[in-house]
Amino acid sequence: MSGGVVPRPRRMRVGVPAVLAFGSNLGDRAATIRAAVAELEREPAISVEAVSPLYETPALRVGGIDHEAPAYLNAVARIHTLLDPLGLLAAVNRVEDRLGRERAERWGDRTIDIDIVDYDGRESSDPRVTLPHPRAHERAFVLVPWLDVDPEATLAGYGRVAELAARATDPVRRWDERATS
Ligand code: PH2
Ligand code: MG
Ligand code: MG
Repeated sequence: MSGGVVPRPRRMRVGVPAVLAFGSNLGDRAATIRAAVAELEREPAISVEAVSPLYETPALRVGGIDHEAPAYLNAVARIHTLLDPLGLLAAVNRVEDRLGRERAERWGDRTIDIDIVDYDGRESSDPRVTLPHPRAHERAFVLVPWLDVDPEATLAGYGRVAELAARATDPVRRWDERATS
């Protein structure tokens, strides 16, 4: 997954397009994100179309970037789904639970976080699933991998992802699993 965008085997592209973001800063981060993608591919109502490379990013905490906290790996996937937003949320929450996600501190360390970034360009203030993701527009760790899987992407209410990514200031760098450091 670190070598470039991984196109997935073509399945019937049914339903609506959506964008998911993955983050992990505990345990075997890359293995956990790969397992999350594999679990989503097994969901009958979800087809995973492209997965970005992995990026290593310092933890963003409520108080700002924390270089002392374990760093994250982040990635983004482009999917199609037959589920509505709440159904998709339930599906990603099930995958998080199966991969050992605990819900303690807000923006605390986690084995896996899967967020719905975009659902068919929809805007919704439903507190159960706010669309688009309320902080995606300012997070390079979401915007940069999103561009890898969709260079022409737009974020509902904000415009071109390429322009948002150019303005975002949090540091992201491609993660190379073959590197030893
Ligand atoms: N997710 C958070 C909080 N902070 N920091 C990085 N670098 N990557 C994340 O995915 C992330 C975060 C809450 O979901
Ligand atoms: Mg999140
Ligand atoms: Mg989340």
